[in-house]
Amino acid sequence: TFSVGILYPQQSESREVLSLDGLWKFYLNPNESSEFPTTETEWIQMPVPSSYNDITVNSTIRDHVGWAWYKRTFFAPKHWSTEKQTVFVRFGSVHYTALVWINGKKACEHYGGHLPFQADITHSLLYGGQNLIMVAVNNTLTLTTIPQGTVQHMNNTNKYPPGYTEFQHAFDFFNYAGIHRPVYIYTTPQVYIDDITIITDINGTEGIIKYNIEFQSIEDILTEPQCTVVVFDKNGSKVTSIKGLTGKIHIFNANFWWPYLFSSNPGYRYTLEIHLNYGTGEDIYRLPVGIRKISWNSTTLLINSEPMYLRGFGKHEDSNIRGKGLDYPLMIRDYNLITWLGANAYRTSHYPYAEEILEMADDIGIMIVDESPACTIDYFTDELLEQHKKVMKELVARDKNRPSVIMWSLSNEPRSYKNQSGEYFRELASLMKALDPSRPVTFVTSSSVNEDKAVEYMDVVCVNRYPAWYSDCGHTELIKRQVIHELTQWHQKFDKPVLVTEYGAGSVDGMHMLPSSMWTEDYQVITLKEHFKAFDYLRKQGFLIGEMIWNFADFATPQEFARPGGCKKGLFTRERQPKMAAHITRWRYWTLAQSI
Ligand code: BDP
Repeated sequence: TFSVGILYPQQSESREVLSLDGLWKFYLNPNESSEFPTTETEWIQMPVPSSYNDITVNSTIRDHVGWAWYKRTFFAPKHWSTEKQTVFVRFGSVHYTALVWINGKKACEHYGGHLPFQADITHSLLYGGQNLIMVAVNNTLTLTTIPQGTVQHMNNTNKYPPGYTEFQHAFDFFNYAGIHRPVYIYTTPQVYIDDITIITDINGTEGIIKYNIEFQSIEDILTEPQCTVVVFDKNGSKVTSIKGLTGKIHIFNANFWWPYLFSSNPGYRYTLEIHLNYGTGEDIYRLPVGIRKISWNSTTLLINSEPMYLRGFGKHEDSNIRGKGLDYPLMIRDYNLITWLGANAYRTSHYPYAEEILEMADDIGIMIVDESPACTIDYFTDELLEQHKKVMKELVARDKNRPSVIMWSLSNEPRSYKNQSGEYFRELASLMKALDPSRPVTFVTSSSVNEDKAVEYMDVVCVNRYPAWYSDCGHTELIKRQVIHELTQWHQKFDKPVLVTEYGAGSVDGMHMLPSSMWTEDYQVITLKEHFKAFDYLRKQGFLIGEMIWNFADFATPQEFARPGGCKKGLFTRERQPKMAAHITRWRYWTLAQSI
């Protein structure tokens, strides 16, 4: 069967889901080939989901660039063979290239991390018996992958042994690899719901849900299946129902989806219970839906016609031991810290986060700037653009129905002062408008106002800037002047709303000095406070739509002399305990929330 949708696997009356998370066997391929490991291969234990890098005490595994193998066995229930259905294997994400085999038969290939992919494995399984799944993973990046990277061959034999290579990338986070998100096997009936697209709108107190349902079938079918959509409110009471594969649902006196602290009932979602019937068969899938409308103009971003001011930060999927692997305790801890801070937004810097993480954002009412993995693009080629477009399509397919996603970010800090970047981003922006006209599109610039070639094609200007850190070290007294001057210039030149997507300072937790000095917690606090002064001034000018601190928590980077055990710009330590900066941010964000 051909599948276009990438709905999250869900158990229902008609669908079974089997988790393959747990312990897999792992083997690191020392050479460049993706050939099957031989029988003598020594497999070690490896948890899934997790990055493999920090699980062992072996630096060869931590720093590995190339192929690695995963395998495990599982049983496919016997009754699956007697029912006409499709069985899929679905990976939440694998870094970066993944080749998958079921019982020795190739199931699929996928290029690029951070996004889900799946394969129909119905005809490769042994039903009522044990099956073997093998996954080859490769974390090598090149100039035509998203993101970009290079492998350098070091030829100076005075310094390096023959064949010595070094992997390099321009982005500032550790290149964790492995099976990072949950792996599921799931079944669908003969005729099944393959994809759902919803667009919501509001009209006074009325909520409108436009929906479209795509179906697939194992065999050709002669007539269209019947579709019924039943809408339930948050308490599980039926609100209305409608028939048809596509349609418009009207809910009078609807509860809208609002951000955290904006309403007493943020993150409100209805559930669409979709019944697809064909003959005696039925497929049922439930999609939570938040009704909200995004609009924007040259100064303001609005949700349900109310101007929004984003209080947040950039984050990372990063923590001790599991690296970028999805971790439920960490995820909930992070959301508890986010609400403790009084934040209402964050950017998924610098790649799409796990679906489970966005599901929580939908539920709590956190506004998400949903960023692609195209971090720090340096060389703009047609081949890369094709790859970038493919990634954006996969991202929209995955996240299009999420109320929390309020903006698409095409890239973080591409070299947008280069001439070729203009045409490159013009094309990407127009692709996004075709895929989803309902959300603003941006990318995050670090170029100067006069040199940037791509911001003009965006709906919102997003800027990363580090006064008193990457320039004028030690001079926090310059921050207010510089921030006000630069952000005003951005707005005046492009006539668009401005969002500060990164600013801040590094601090080693526990280090203090008065007068303050770089790397102390005191310096980080003063840096933030000086920015707050500039933001307060700019908010009165009317074009600033939000402030985001870099970063929510300390995170791992490649080893570098400027990174004492990672990037230390976190409000929280990597263990998710507050630094001084977290407390003043909390004070500011709660004050802002109450004054808006
Ligand atoms: C910015 C990058 C971010 C880095 C940050 C830093 O967008 O990924 O971590 O600088 O240096 O330019 O801390």
